[in-house]
Amino acid sequence: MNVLEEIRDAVIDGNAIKVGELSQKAIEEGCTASQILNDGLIAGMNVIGPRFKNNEIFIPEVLKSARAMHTGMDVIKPQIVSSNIQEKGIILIGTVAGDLHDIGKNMVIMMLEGSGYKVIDLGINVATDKFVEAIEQYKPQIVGLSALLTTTMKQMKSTVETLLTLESRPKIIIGGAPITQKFCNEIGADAYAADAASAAEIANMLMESNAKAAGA
Ligand code: B1M
Repeated sequence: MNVLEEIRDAVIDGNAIKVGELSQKAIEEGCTASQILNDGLIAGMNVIGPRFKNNEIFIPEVLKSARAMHTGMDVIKPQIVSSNIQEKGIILIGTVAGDLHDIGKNMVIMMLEGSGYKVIDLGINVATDKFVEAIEQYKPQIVGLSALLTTTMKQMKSTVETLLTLESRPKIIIGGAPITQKFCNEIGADAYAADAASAAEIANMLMESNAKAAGA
């Protein structure tokens, strides 16, 4: 079994100490942060998801695995961030009101920071008003909304509707397991990102289109 498979299994077991040690070992063995993220940490959570769904495991086990995954993310974060130092812009991000899931959002943040953005994390259960206030305060070029529940997609729609009315509004990226491009088109957000890596690519594209519009 290679070190990435060991990380995957330690995430599944919810063993945070082991995940931290193995992530460090993987770096020393020359694995890239994205290999550790995708083939170790996410691979582990991808096993946990269906087990939770099938009632084979319950919330405490899921939380243990989530904590283990966070420990691994903390280890690889400096590697990701140091690979891209120049700040490209400000991105505000949060999980919409009523929704407490943040593992995917935190991965998106890591990829955005790794791509050179300053990210302001508003956390979970973020009400529309809080997004609006933070936009006024930080003046981000992009706002990212995450939702993991079909029930909070409705909240995402309502938050997007409000953000679209702001006078000088940032571009809006949405994502999360139940979110689709079709839903994005329906609610009028600027872009949908299926995963953390594409969120960073899409942020770059939106920044380029902003720059072109400003130069036009
Ligand atoms: Co909950 N949960 N959960 N949960 N949970 C799901 C989402 C669920 C699919 C499980 C299931 O039943 N099959 C289900 C939703 C069903 C639905 O709505 N259709 C569900 C449910 C029902 C619930 C509760 C209602 C359970 C209960 O209490 N009865 C409850 C709701 C609480 C609430 O939010 N109000 C609940 C609670 C929890 C925990 C607290 C136990 C825990 C969250 C811990 C935490 O986040 N700190 C939890 C977890 C861990 C899960 C599962 C197992 C894993 C989610 C996860 O972290 N995935 C999940 C089942 C599953 O997804 N298979 C489930 C790993 C993560 C890397 O993926 O978050 O999809 P994901 O993020 C991806 C992409 O979606 C994307 O990039 C990420 C990386 O590639 N992405 C973005 C995400 N945000 C983005 C934003 C972007 C761009 C891309 O731009 C801004």
